[in-house]
Amino acid sequence: MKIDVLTLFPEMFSGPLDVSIVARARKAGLLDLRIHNLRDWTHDRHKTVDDRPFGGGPGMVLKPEPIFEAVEALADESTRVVMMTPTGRMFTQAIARDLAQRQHLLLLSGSYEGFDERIRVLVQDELSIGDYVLTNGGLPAMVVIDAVTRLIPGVLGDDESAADESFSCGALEYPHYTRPAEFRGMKVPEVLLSGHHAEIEKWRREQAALRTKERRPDLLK
Ligand code: JFH
Repeated sequence: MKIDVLTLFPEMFSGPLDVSIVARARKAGLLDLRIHNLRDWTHDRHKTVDDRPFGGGPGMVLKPEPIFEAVEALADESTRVVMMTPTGRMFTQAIARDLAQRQHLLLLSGSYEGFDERIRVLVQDELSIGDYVLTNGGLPAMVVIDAVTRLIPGVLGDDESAADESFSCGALEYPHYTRPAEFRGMKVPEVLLSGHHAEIEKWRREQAALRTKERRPDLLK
């Protein structure tokens, strides 16, 4: 899978995408990730990407010209062009699964008050990562890249993906414990030490259902 990102802050993208599973996927050649500076598609001395909003009001708006040039240079018919905005449809695991099937994504990670409306003709999808206002689209783009990367076939080991399967059923996960069996007076539930696999399975299912009912009743349709 190839992912291109268009941003005014390419520096933001080093760190989160250079560690852990995303770094492993990149090294294995399963993810070809390229971060581009929107200013590379300007032609004036000051590399101007923004301008004042028509009609007045606070803040600056990203000009259409550099974005059109960049998208025309980076995308073809097979590219899914996705814009990060606070007003997009909510990013979910189902959308991550869909995006992970694609050959090529181009993520537009805006800044300031956002994009000139006319760039929407370039875009297939507009995503929000949650109902809060961030300073720019960099973190949302990284969230999408992270969630999509772990779903690219071959990125997770067999153990990791198998564990995933059993919980993509919509319930929250069961509680986990490791050694020691007693820590500062807190004991691991007896059933987990019993070696009784059917009992353990049953306890985990119950705990997962209980947690989901208490914390995320919205997930139980
Ligand atoms: C982004 C930004 C303020 C204007 C009332 C609410 C917001 C944009 C590009 C995604 C999620 C984002 C996000 C994504 C891209 C950009 C900053 C600040 C406003 C008026 C718009 C610029 C924010 N899930 N949260 N935030 N910004 N308003």
